[in-house]
Amino acid sequence: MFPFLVRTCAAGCRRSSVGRSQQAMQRLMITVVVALASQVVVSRSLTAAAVDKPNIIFILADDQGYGDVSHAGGLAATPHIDRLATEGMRFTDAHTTSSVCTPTRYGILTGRYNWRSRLKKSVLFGLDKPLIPKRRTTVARFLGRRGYHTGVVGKWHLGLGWQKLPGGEVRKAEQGKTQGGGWDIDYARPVAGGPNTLGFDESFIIPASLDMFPYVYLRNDRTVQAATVTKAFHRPGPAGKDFEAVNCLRDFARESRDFITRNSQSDKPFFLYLPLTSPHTPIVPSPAWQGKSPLGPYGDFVMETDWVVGQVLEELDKRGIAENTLVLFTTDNGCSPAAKIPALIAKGHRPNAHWRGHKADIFEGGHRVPFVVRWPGRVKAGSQNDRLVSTVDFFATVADITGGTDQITAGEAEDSFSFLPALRGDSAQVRPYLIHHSIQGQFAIRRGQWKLCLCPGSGGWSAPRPNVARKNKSLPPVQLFDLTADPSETTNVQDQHPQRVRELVDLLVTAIRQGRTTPGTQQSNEGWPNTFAKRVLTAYPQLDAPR
Ligand SMILES: [Ca+2]
Repeated sequence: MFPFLVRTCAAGCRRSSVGRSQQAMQRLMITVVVALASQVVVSRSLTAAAVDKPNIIFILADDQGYGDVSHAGGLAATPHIDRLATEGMRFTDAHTTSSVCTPTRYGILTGRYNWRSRLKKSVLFGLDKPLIPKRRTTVARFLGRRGYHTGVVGKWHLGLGWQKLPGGEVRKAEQGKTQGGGWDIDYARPVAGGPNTLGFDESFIIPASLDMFPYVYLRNDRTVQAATVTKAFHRPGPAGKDFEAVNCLRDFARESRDFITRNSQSDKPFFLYLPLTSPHTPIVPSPAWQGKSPLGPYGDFVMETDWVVGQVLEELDKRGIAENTLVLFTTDNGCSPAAKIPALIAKGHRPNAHWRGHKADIFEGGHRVPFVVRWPGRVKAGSQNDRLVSTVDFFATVADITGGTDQITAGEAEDSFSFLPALRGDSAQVRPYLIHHSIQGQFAIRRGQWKLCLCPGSGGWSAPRPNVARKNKSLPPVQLFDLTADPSETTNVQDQHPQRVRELVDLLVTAIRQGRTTPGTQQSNEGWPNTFAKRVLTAYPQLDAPR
């Protein structure tokens, strides 16, 4: 008679603390029962169901660091992201699952750690095969099941499944040089594994990073304008004649506003995933933004990124739906050295705040990111939360919000924990521990104040780089940091805590073996992550692939 009550209870038992939601549902049950008993139409339960399905907008900046928002001390003004923090909750211990683009996006959309996929390190390029198999449930498909209309606007970077020209044909540029790959693609045919096959009702995207060819837009898995000329926004390759990197943010802002406008009057709630292309390279602020920050082009680009957030918020206000829309802003990894970090620091701006390292690293600068959630009336305005959360938790959280995490089946969202209780102000832990991953496929595991890096160096691009660290026998194979006493990861204390190190290693092994870190039946990975350095495997052979 009341299926939603069962869902919510089971949800609470499985992945989130029940607390207030259960109390609220008990109150609701009493209300409904009273209403039925008095022959009153049960409109209250319908109303309650409606407010549990807010519109959801997930905005993901690209390579914007923890310190690249002005509410964290950044010197490039970000008034719109700051507004989200002022009107919502700011998380200070939020992490991406990887310190680079593709794997983090995989984790957001699937609720599963990226290293369980076939991609064990690095990122995809614009011509690569789809990383997410069609059978896997994305958060978009899940929300579709919950009655949502879903869309993506922005940078995809998860592979598309391009179709080749028949007969092995390879075309030449219509004018100028023919450079890069992708001249053998039939741009007239839809891609086979894009967002529309993975549960998005509509899409307007570029294939990968803004410096990876082919440089084209796709709408609903079809190329908008075929790549017929060579352009270079770093890597020369095929591009649409009219495609210009500098216009991307403008175009994504327009498409987002249009999506919101079209869906604002619908009976269905909507989900908009908005992964932006900036402030990643090419650092190309449009003319209106050039010179606006005190930091040069990078700061200007951060400001223009914030402008897109403002465009979204303005449209929500204009359509009168801000009150029933959850807006989450975060970024896909830390600030990149391409931003010229030392020059920014010399100007008094620390793009990754006081965290060590940057994009690509296993250190905090690689994956600790800005993370703000606004949900008027539900999330306390101006609040701050220091619980450990991750972008991979988005899936279970929206499942929890829209009716219960028990709607997640065994082979879905294997590593996603709901942070809905945290949004409600509950101080309990969201997740027992968290696993980090670097561009080179190096791991770290974090529990409480302790963080164990399963590599002797950065695992990425800062010193000591993996190839140097591997050979430097004075560096222990693993690094243990106490993030409370030493947030900037300056002192490796692994030799003082051998038992703790062993426990964390064993916890990681279990997490890999189980194919999931949430409660439930064991799942399989798409191969063992064979990315541990030989020195690490010698010290901890349990990390080696089972034979
Ligand atoms: Ca990125």
